[in-house]
Amino acid sequence: MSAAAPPTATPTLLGMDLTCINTIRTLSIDGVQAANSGHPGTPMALAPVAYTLWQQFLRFDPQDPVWPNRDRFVLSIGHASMLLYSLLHLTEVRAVSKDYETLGEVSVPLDAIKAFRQLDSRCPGHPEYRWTSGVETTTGPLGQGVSTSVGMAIGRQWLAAHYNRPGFEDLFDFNVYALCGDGCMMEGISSEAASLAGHLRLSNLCWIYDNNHITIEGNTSQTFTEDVATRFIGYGWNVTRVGDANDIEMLARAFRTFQNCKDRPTLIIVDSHIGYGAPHKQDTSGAHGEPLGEEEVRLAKRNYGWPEDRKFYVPDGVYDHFREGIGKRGKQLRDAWFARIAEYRKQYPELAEELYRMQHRQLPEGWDHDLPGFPADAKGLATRESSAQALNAIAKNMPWLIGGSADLAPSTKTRITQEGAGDFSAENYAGRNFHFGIREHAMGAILNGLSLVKVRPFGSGFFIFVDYMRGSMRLSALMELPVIFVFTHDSIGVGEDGPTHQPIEQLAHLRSMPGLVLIRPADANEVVEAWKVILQLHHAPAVLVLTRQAVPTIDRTKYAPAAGLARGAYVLADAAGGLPEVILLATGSEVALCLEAYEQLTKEGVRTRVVSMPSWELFDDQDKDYRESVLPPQVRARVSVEMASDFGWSKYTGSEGSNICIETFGASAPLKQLLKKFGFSVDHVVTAAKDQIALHKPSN
Ligand SMILES: Cc1ncc(C[n+]2csc(CCOP(=O)(O)OP(=O)(O)O)c2C)c(N)n1
Ligand SMILES: [Mg+2]
Repeated sequence: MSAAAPPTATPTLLGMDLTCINTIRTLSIDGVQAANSGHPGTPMALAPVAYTLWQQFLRFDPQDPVWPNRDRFVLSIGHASMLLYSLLHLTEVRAVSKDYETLGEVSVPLDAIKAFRQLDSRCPGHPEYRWTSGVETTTGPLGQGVSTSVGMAIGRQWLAAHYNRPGFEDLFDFNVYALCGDGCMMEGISSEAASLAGHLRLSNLCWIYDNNHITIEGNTSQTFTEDVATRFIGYGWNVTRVGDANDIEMLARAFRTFQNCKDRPTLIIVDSHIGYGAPHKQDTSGAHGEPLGEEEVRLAKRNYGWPEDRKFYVPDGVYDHFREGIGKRGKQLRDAWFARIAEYRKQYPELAEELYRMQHRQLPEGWDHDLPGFPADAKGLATRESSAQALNAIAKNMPWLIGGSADLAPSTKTRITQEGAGDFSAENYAGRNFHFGIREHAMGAILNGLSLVKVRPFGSGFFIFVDYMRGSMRLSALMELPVIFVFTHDSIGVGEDGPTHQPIEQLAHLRSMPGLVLIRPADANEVVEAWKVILQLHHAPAVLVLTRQAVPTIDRTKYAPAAGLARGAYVLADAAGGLPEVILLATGSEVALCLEAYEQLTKEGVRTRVVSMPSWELFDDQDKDYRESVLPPQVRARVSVEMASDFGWSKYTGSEGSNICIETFGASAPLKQLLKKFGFSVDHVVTAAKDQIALHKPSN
């Protein structure tokens, strides 16, 4: 459209529909203008799309936004957050406490919109799960939302397969809608996720693609000319188009097409005009990431037939209109569902109890009854092997512990092997073993989606490929989701595979991520303790870092019990009576090496302590007394041993401590040669310990 040309009026938009749509538009415009920051153009364009979906189709009760069988709406274009905030406000969505109790107050009062992007506002720059009730997932990093929506859709299929019963076929039948843009379509993660969604024939999944041809740098003709429709048809999706985002009849038809499609996910491609109604900014990237400016706001409002100088204006009848539409429909559906679940509880008390616990992120009774214990064994076993035993022992007692791998389950040993566990597929949505294919990044987002529907998901892969999924994992941490990430092949222990497969900086990466708990257990019994800790983390993701190679099972009659793992670090072996001269700190497979060095040093009369330190995060959470009992400040002679970057270790070893580590990308060779090359030998640790003692000896 040329500058200053008025937008074409769309005949189907009349009366309250148009008023509500323009209220969404103008609230979004005013929010961004007041903040002097944000993205007005896309809410202006997509208001009719979101309005049609919410008002006519979405099975969502604003008074109970956590009702388990609600349809999910994901705003994958997180930069258009004002669109969602306007909807949450106008539909009067209630706030929910951290314990999933619905509170009386509204989630997004008008004052929160007025304080868009200001400190502590319920309307932060991008939508944040667990901060603003009604936000189903945190979005902003493009591609994540749509990929997470695939996890939600998978989760619903799994829930339906497990809990729907004769007479209760509709217990779980919710749909998942995700609104995305050019950016989401360009990001690789969405291709991974869409490919899997098509393969799994997730007919409860609907993506709405805002085909506005605009991104930040300008027209998509610069960068994005692929045929999206053909691509999605290739993925096995049902693809339909709406030629005008203002045509609510065609939009409604497209949503019905989705609902009638029973064998594939649906993509609705909607042609829209970014900044719709703003005479100088419509169809330009100028409508994307900055406020319209006072004058343009006035002109846009004039185009909408809106009072030009009124801000945050909600005309009479708008709230009522939403109450009569989504409000009434949602409440009826929600109340009917809860009435049904009461019946269900009578007929299937055990299943109902499972659902209750799952939905409240609680564990089942006896979840840890079958966990194994391991006797001392010098040869030992790989921690991935002991982890397989622990995982299966828990899975037996926790039916909603489900997950899989990005094509590496035979290596990561994460298969649930019990009779009947089955494989999740388009033919069997009840399977507990998932196959994500070689799609790590999407796996991360899908795990988030699964966790958001409250099953307990785990995903696994080689530790090196954590780099491929950090974007999703960061959102797990930000959303405080108890996703379990199992990574094996955790070090140069992979030997011959060489530098491409040898994690070096990955531990440091993840340890620097707020909110995530990383555990690298030393032996089989620490693995069991790690699983115990992880299962009890209800609001934090966990990363379990495991070896490919065997590690000795430590003799717990001689050394301290593995239960110390729960505190992150503990004294495993100590000097008899009084303080040690030197402390050896290690994680994972290097703990056994430190124990050998300890034995030698002790034999030589050197007072030595070994600290097993499987989790920095858990240790840092302990009180000062405990931390200082493990690492007494007086003992400054300290050696850390870890087959990875030394980044961060000086926090525990001090600026003059010694860190036996790897400063390159590793090398391809049998492990024995690598251990020698990189100095992971008893002699080296012993020498480093003695050097430390000498360095810190008081000079007199
Ligand atoms: C992974 C990622 N990369 C970059 C950005 C920064 N960014 C925010 S919006 C945007 C352009 C998005 O274009 P599009 O999805 O077409 O949205 P529209 O401008 O049409 O609303 C970019 C690059 C981001 N949020 N996430
Ligand atoms: Mg765009």
